[in-house]
Amino acid sequence: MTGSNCGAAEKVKPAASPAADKPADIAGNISYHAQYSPHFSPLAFGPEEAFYATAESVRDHLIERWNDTYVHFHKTDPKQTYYLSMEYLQGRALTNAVGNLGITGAYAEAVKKFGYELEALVGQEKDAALGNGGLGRLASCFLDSMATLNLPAWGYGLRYRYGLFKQHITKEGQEEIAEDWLDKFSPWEIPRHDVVFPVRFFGHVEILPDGSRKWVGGEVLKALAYDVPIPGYKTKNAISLRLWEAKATAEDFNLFQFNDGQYESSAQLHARAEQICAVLYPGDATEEGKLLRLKQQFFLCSASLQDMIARFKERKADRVSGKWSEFPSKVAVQLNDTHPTLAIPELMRLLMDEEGLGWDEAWDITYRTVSYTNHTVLPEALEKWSQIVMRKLLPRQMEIIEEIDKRFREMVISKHKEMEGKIDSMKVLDGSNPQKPVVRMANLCVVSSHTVNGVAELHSNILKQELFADYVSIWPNKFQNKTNGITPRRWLKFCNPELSEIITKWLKTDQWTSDLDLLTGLRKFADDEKLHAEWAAAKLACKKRLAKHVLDATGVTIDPTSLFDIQIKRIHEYKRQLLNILGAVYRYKKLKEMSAEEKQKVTPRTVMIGGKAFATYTNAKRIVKLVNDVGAVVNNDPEVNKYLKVVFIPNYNVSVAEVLIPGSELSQHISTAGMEASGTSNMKFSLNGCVIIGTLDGANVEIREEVGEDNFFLFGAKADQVAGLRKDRENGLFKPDPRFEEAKQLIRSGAFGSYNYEPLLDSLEGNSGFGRGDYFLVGYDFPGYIDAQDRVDAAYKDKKKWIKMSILNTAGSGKFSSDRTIAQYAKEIWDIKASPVA
Ligand code: T68
Repeated sequence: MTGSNCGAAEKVKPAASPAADKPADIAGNISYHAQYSPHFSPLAFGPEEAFYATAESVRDHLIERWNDTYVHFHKTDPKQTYYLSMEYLQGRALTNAVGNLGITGAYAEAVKKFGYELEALVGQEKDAALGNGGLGRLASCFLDSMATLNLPAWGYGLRYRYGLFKQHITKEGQEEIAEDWLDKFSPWEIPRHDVVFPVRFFGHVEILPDGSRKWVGGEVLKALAYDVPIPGYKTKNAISLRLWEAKATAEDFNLFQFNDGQYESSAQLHARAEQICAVLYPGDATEEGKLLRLKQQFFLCSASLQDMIARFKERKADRVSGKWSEFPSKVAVQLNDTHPTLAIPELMRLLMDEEGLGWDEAWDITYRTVSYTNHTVLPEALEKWSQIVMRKLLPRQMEIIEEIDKRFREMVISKHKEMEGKIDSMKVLDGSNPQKPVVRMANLCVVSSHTVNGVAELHSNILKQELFADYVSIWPNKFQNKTNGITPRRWLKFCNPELSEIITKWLKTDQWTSDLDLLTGLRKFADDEKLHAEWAAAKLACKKRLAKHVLDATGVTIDPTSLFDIQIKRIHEYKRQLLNILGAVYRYKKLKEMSAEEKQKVTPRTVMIGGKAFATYTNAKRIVKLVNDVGAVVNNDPEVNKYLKVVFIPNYNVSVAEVLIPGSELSQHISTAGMEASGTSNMKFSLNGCVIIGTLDGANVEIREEVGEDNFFLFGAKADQVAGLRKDRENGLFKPDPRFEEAKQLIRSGAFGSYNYEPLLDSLEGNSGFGRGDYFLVGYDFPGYIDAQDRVDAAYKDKKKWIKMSILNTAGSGKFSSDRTIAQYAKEIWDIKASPVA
């Protein structure tokens, strides 16, 4: 065995495995960690100290499995997938780790010996929020499924010092505070001091006497690996999320300058290294910000590929001398959106310049290794990098991109003459603006990947029919759909123990946690009164937990018998939180106009909206402010606050979602059709027995098919109508519904304060223009939305009907397990097979 982490253990077994599974032994192990892995004074053993010692004790289990899995993969040499993602939204790990390892009960008992409840310790953990939203959380769900399915697969990412910001709500609206998830330390990560790779920036390309090329000069940083073990559910396999940190070395430290008092210049490279992993998504409004983001992307790609190549060689001796044709049958690289696109030219460079392969062989290997997932069709989200910046920062990669582009164009002309007229929009390099020539990253991905996929049926069809349509005629078999999924462990079993127990009881098995299709077995009990009673009691318990969170986080008391209506996701105009809040404003207005008797018939409702706005996205921040302002008025209005509350949930993150989703009854997924690639929280809500009000967008379409159209409140324009409706507006053909006008008017009247909402309301008006013309069709969809909400109110009054809808939502959610999604990727894109540790 070479180079594995278990060298010593192979020669001499450790004295005893510290990983214990009996409560008394576990308690001893926790005590051991408190004493011998000390981070705190020996006198203190409060909840925080207890959390860290417990986590370290759990980590012993993880490390054993991680080591065993590593050795197993090393010996069996299976084809392995590497998921490259700039984002992972892991959330908290303790509940998930003990849950997946099947030792929750034992740990709960063990910590009682110290006077603690496990749940209280769980609350001590900070969320690891190394992602923005759906894309990052999807990556984390995928890791859980890869481990659970025993797949040889790892994730690669960056170890950001500060992840997604903490959101404070002040009188001004949203304020962003750096979130220090590494404040103390993370008990889950293992620094790998032996896994270090150089990553170069800037410099130039030299042509060597034999004609080969070499990238030299510039600055070279080190990438140091941190492994976060990811345990599978009910399996011995544990895989790795390998996060890179940028480092400079002692040689880069100018001791002479330092001793001369020039402190800043003495450690310049150290400062630049620190910047790379300082924050998730540095603001890219400035040139510096853009450069830093590009550096981050390249840093991830270069370090990860060097690591993959090292492992490829490590697993079989003859690969050191080059058995490169085997590479694509041993390595699959999945690009999570275009953010890691630089993996393409970097793999080409490593194969050609470092390993001595020719272009054709390197291209064949790269093409057969890399595949790409698209997560958006929004034009502003399609990455384009300045050719000038790229040539400066990554001169060799830019040469390679130019060559890829040239060869692609030549291929089209020689083999697909009929597409020649389309070359301008298909090519990788866009020089149409000579001042600002750009590299189109999505085009580079499509041209260089063997497979491209969308993340829901509708989205994948839009890719094939619109965004990438021209490529389809060249590569008809390159495009696939992989409808997203969510892990049922975190998103039902662990976050909603009340409902989980009921499901297990009625299905007479807990197998649904790894075979989610079994949930269809609930359908036959959908009218059973006993199940209804249990189901309603579980929901009420979750609603009470949610209400407590709301009280703690906002000071607002909400009524657990009211209808809990939730929209939680990143704040974006296309997701239309504005439609939601305008609906609430309209509801408020109607309530104000009602007599006391009329109000008696109203279904009391608590509208909750949560999400973070990107720091520089002004309109999104105005939406946050509006929701808070509407809440402040409505919740304090004694005439209506028995029937309506509006709450903004601050600092929405994974652990907040774990409280909100189980307690929700109605959730809103109301994006303009065609704009939300998939959505994944829609799946989490439906799985937890929450009914969706939504448009025919993203995965909503498939959720509605699975749960049945009677169990989904549909409204709104269809994706294929949107372009025509926008045209109609431009031509002055749109007549707004009076209810829409009333809602806007109430905001304009100052009923919710004197803040200037004009720019926001203005964006909904006019026929066209930047930031005007209601691009997202809020006005068009408003009447349909209000009518659908009326249908919700009526349905909620009929308790039996509502609970049946709730049961049928859970029963129809089997398709949305990320186990299904990952099994499809494994079979249809990666060609990898399960490899369980014996
Ligand atoms: C989301 N995309 C899609 N992007 O919006 C959502 N980060 O429909 C889909 O369900 C999800 O991906 C998973 O497929 C994102 O979350 C980002 O967070 C993003 C975009 C640009 C740069 C960085």
